[in-house]
Amino acid sequence: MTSRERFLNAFTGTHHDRPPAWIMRQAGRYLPEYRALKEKHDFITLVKTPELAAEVTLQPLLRYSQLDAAIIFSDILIIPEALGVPYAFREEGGIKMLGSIRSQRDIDRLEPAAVRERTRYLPQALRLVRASIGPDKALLGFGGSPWTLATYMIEGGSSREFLHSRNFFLTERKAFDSLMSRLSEALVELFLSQIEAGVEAIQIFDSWAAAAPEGCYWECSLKWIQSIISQLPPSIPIILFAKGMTSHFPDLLRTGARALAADHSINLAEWRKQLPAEVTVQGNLDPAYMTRDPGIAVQATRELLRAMHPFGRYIFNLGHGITPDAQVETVQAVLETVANPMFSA
Ligand code: 1CP
Repeated sequence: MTSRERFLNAFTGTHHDRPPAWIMRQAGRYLPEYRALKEKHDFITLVKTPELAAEVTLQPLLRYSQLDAAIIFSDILIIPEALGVPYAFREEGGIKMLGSIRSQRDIDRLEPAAVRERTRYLPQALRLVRASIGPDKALLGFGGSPWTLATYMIEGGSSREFLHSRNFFLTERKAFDSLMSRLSEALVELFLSQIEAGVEAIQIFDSWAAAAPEGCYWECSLKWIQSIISQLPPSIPIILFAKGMTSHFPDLLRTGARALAADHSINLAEWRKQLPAEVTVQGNLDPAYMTRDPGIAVQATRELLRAMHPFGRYIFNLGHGITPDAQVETVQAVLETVANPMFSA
């Protein structure tokens, strides 16, 4: 069985010996070959140069043959940038947006119609990756949710409290809705361009889902995701990652997502039992395991695989992106554990 087949089987429920595996921020600061490229080019240049983005995407696949899927190297913040609000990195860490959105006038200046043209480098990078990996590995596209992207635009960068975003939703609903509608339009264009470039699936990151005001998660975020998914071909599975909001699974499923990804805060098998059988589940090894010696990480991976084995429709993944202090040997040992079905039986 090829990796691509193993990955697609996780959506059809065909029984498999072991789950497919991929990890987020696999191209991250923990890989020496990524750090070497970063010495020569800044992050945004890597993202916007198709040859470089393709090279970074391929780095983890070359190192870890056990990976079944590659996620394209890019960032969720290319959408605000393409709409007219660029981003940069803060010295002290986190993201700074060069501009912020606080009024209808700011929103009226955003240009969703220009997004396809301004993000052409992304499908170009996807095509280069596909040409290189061939048909046997799976390739994932992605984007941020409108709500998660809106928080960066409203706050003017990374945030802890998301006060302006919540305030904007609660008190300026008309302007908020108009911002979300433009972001949704832009994301449909981005996802269609990824699908045309041949991705097997798309992951939507609602990383700041838990910042939505109490009782408002559907109105704030999920209904826009539902609208986006309804405009995409149903043949391409959508994986929804709603960090901190796994208990809202009935609403998460109402969006039309075929797979739900879990962060590392929950017991995945217990959650799985509450979900309809036809839903695919992805997750959720704590990335913290990757920062230490392999022993404990391998043990935790075995336990997760054993717990998830009876259900099928499972994709092995971390509960969030891999961190810069991850150990390459530990990642290797974890992926070998997933790839060896002897361990999961
Ligand atoms: O070299 C570096 O230091 C850059 C680190 C880095 C990387 C490797 C950033 C900055 N983005 C990325 C790539 C990236 N980002 C991918 C590519 C896939 C891969 O390489 O595996 C993906 C899927 C993302 C998604 C992303 N970007 C999210 C959603 C996922 C999540 O982390 O919850 C978010 C919130 C971002 C914004 C962003 N970009 C980079 C950082 C450090 C952040 C988070 C900033 C914050 O805390 O607000």
